Amino acid sequence: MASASKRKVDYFHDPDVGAYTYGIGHPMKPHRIQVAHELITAYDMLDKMQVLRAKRASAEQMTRFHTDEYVHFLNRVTPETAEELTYHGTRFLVGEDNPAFEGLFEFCSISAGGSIGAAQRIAAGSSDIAVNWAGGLHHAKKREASGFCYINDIVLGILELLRTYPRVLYIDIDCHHGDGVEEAFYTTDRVMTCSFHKFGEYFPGTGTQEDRGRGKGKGYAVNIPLKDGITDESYQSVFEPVISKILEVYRPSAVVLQCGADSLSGDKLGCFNLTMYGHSHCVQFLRQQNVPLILLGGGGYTVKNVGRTWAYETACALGIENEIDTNLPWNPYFEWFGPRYRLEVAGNNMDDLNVKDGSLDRVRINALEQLRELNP
Ligand code: ZL4
Ligand code: CA
Ligand code: ZN
Repeated sequence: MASASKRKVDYFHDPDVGAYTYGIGHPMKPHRIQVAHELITAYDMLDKMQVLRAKRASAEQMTRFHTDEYVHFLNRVTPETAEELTYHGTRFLVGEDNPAFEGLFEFCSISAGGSIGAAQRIAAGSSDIAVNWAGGLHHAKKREASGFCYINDIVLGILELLRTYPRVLYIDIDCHHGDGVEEAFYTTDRVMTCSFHKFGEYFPGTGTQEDRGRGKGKGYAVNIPLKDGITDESYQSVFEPVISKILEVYRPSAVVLQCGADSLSGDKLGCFNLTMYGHSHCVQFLRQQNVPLILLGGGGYTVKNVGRTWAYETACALGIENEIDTNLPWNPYFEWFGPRYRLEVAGNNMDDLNVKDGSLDRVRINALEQLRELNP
């Protein structure tokens, strides 16, 4: 299939998802998914793909990864009962990153339902690329919430893919380490995980290059620790060779790409310097490989830039990014996008600490060395 040729794209969207709120002041805003959706709509992309509202994930589906006890807790906790049911914030939900907000379980059902649905459509051969911007919540653990994530939709989606496919590749371009997904598949060679993330005095603190998997999974966890200020050019100089090598040696039957948008320049919590084009290049690169692909959301805390980037990446999935007018079309949030009203996330002049001390070259060499050892 030529890279310009069309792909069947499934787009999962639940019109209710944007209404959930983590609470005043909390950086995670589900509303950004609605903003992305309005741009996708305004750019007339909806009639170019199959638009699906996923069946919400049931508690039972969630227990394919999470413990019964934890899912049962999420299914009954309310803002009023949280203090008691978390044993005063010592179990299930710890600290202010993961509040027990109104509608929490439904929100998790939408996020997980979309990723499971995406996996089912891909595995059935009904679509080539499936998109769920409400997914990508990579920190959630088997029996605990972490880093704004409660139910690990990614793990649930990958488990669904493993019913059909022998090998799945998971790639994570969120600024944070994809620890929950790595941990879930740390001892198996049926899933390779590869996370690019800021490392060093940064949440969640895991993801060194020495963490490579265990037992049968040894060598099948790949970590790319990065420093502040990485540019498009630097990012690509490690993403392309590492992912190309993985595709060559691992030959995954499907790829799940977590498109966390906190790796963009100007993100409220992130510290990288990627433009919309640098971020989207990862999507374009994987689309070119002609392997069944799932695109998920994740972090992203400067809402307008998240909306812009996920809309553009939806265009990339469709292969119509070159036809996109970078002057934004009218949409319900148009006024927010001033003063330029453009589909762009520009870089800034911060230092790229990855090139200053040659650490990026070392990280790339180490990763390629790890991958070379896989296939003797
Ligand atoms: C906030 O203002 O580094 C939560 C979280 C809530 C509102 C009111 C409470 C104020 C920033 C963050 C006190 C909040 C204290 N409110 C939060 C070690 C920490 C303990 C908790 O993109 N405090 C924990 C998690 C990270 C920590 C990042 C990224 C998710 C993803 C995928 C998760 N946690 C220090 C912080 C605020 C808040 C303001 C916050 N939390 C920033 N970084 C964290 O990878 C979706
Ligand atoms: Ca990451
Ligand atoms: Zn993040």
